[in-house]
Amino acid sequence: MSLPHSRKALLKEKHAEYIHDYGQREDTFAFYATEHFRMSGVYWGLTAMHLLGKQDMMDTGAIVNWVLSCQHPNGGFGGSQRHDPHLLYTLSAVQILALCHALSRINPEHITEYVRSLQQPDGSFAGDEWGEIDTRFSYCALSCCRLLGQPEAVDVAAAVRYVARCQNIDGGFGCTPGNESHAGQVFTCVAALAVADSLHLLDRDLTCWWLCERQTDSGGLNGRPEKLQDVCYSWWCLSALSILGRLSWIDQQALADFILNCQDEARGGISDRPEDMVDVFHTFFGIAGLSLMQKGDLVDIDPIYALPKTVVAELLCSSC
Ligand code: GRG
Ligand code: ZN
Repeated sequence: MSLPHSRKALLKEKHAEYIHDYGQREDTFAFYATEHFRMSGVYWGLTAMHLLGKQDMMDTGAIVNWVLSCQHPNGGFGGSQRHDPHLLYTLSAVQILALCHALSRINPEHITEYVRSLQQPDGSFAGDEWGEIDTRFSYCALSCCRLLGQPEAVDVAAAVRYVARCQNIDGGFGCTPGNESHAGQVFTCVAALAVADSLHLLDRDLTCWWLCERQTDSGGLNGRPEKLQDVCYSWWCLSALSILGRLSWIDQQALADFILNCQDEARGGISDRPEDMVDVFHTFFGIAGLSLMQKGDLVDIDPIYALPKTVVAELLCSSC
């Protein structure tokens, strides 16, 4: 009889070094190639460091000053200095400032005015002035306003009606009404409905059935039927299952083993699949997935706001 393969440990020190060093290196191709979405990259790295309990390794003062330097006169934030404002990076900026306890450095109304300017008559949100519509932006808008203590700055009822129209007959959600179900979109729609206290509008069992069907024989989750498993779906699927109270519908140990097998044991960091190259995005979402499953002795992450639970509790209590 063969022995079960030895279970890998989460290499917390190595991942913290990897994230810290990544932020220090300004002489790499990756640094320039990721310039347009750096705001989100900083959010992924900093949140991962908080979950690891290693936030003290980060230069918070420099991060806050850089975030503030990316704000535009209309209130929105760009992905980097000299980049146009967008809802994606505005939410990341607010999340970083929340993590750094620096929300007092900005004017919340200025930001929510920008968010409100992007809402459309049907309740949906454009990502920026160029008009792409996607339920990702509905989530960004609702989460941003709530974290800033201004939940009613947008038309929440219309936003909720639009998101509810994006649920498909298979239980999943798409980026616009009638679009294919995708796990990333399921997160944004379930979390948006949760922010707006409107989860009664979805078919909970059907959505969770679609989500738990995402687990493959490898233990890892995919983003839609017939696609490859990928560590980041440990967040996109699992957060939605967690919000809906159905984490037990997947094999959590098999998923944890899949994530742990994606670690670079020499240099730190986590990749999308075993043996691939690591990056900060998958390192964050792998750690976040483990945190949701209470594995790896990590700080707890909030499945709706994708921030440490302690940070969310402080913010939502002080604004309620
Ligand atoms: C605060 C966590 C957080 C998010 C902010 C940006 C955003 C809101 C949500 C993104 C949701 C989303 C659509 C995630 C999916 C990302 C992804 C892995 C896309 C890959 O799609 P394909 O088609 O991959 O290339 P598959 O796996 O389907 O082959
Ligand atoms: Zn991925």
